[in-house]
Amino acid sequence: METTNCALLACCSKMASGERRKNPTLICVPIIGDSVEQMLVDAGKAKASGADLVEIRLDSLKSFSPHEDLKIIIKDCPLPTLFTYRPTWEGGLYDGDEKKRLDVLRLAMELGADYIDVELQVAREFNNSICGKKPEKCKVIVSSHNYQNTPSAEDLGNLVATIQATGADIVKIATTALDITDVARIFQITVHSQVPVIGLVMGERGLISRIICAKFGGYLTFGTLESGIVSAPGQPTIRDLMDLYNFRQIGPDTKVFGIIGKPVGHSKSPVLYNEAFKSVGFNGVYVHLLVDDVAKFFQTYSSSDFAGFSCTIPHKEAAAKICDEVDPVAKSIGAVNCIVRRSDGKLFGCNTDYIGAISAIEDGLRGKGNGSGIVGSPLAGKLFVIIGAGGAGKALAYGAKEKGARVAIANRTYERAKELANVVGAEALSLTDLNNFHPEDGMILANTTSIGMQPKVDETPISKDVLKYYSLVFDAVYTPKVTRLLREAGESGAITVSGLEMFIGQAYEQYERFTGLPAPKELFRKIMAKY
Ligand code: NAP
Ligand code: DHK
Repeated sequence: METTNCALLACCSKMASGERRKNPTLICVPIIGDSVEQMLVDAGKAKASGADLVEIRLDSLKSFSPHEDLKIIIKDCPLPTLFTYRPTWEGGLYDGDEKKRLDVLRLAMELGADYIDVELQVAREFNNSICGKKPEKCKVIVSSHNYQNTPSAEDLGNLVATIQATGADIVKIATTALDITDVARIFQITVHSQVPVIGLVMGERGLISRIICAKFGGYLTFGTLESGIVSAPGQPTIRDLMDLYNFRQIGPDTKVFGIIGKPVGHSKSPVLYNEAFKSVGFNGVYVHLLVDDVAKFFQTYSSSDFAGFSCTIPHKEAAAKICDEVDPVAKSIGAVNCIVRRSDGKLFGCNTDYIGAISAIEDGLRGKGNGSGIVGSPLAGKLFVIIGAGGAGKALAYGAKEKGARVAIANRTYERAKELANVVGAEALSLTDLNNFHPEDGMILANTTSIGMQPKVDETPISKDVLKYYSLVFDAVYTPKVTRLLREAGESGAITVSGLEMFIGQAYEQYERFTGLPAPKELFRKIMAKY
């Protein structure tokens, strides 16, 4: 298949759905197979998944007859082919004779490969050897892999120039993210380069390089057929690129949003917001952001391109400190879970957790007749026991007090329980006190710790024996939807309210702040009903 102007064609081509692609960045599925037959089966799956091309990792083959196998692959592959024969000294599996390896790449080129990947270390020798013999259609990608770190912007710039000087058609630089801010330097060389650049950052902290590269003019990104079956650390699946991140709709003016946390991979926010953005044609993409240092993140991603953020464990309190302005309620709580960048570039922080949680709990109480006839909040006068004194704990303590409840706070770090109790006017308990704390029946319990969150789903913050003293139990954890705490609370006769209710509720205001549009509440419920 002619791929010389593939990117151009892609940019103008209409997709099956009829939508016009907003970027020319190609999606390449890495094909790692024991046999040629398996590779061709997977290449068929890649085509069915909407990939633009496949990378044939010849070094993964268990047996390989170059002349015969390359002819078969090139003849039968349903997509344009990029051939890579990665040596062990550059992170691959090939540990044979170097001349033979380069002969295979030259043969693949002669037989009709669309792209050849050759390592910087041997690129000049290789390019000199094919001078005058390279078919017009074939592009040579000269690649450099750094499995330790991501160099400085200056060193990356020099590396681009060095690779370009070898005669590369396309520059490929793959580095390793020690911090999410490393990716900004790869975006910088990608957007400023005069030659096509594949700039990717390996590892979970490098994920946005594989998605937002479409915004910054990256030539290609890798998407795998199956989660975890990767040719380099951190590659998303092609399904996620296409369906979760709406990759084809990302363009230079797409605004970036995301969930800041550590860990953050469990978050369902990207599912929620990306589907909602797509439903109204909002030009935004929402990604997972594994952040170690909140201040450093915002100092690095300071442009208006990075427009809005949700914030989760353990950064809500730090987030409140780095915002230029904080909503008074969030200031009282001392935790921010939503940050938007205003038109003047300033960061505004607010807290939507408390409304999301308190509304869900009130609905739970009203739904069971516990206060359905009461004017005002069914929480008024009730003893509201909160486990946790972090961002979510503060939000609920503030919200419960505001609704007229009496509050008790139990926390692993007692001093934090005491500190929060003093601020809102509550009783402080240690976690161990909790199992002996039942001054009355009909109490309300809210877990705002991460206890019971995937993958530690067998954990619970409180003994089941005590749950009979509670009329309603809420768990902020929503992965899984029914935690051990909620299961045991239901078995003990309590009303249970899932963190998913809070999650949906806290997202309403965030969506409206991100987009300026009314929250699609029914769509939110429909999206989250699958979880
Ligand atoms: P955070 O600010 O980091 O607070 C974490 C709280 O959990 C702290 O009180 C901490 O106690 C406690 N904790 C953590 N690990 C613990 C352990 N192993 N044993 C006992 N206590 C432990 O986090 P956050 O933002 O409040 O979020 C807390 C949880 O609520 C997370 O799982 C988050 O996903 C969930 N959440 C869900 C929603 C939703 O929309 N459903 C909204 C907000 C939060 P120390 O003070 O002793 O460290
Ligand atoms: C969970 C929370 O802690 C909320 O406060 C965030 C986040 C969303 C999540 O996506 O899991 O707003």
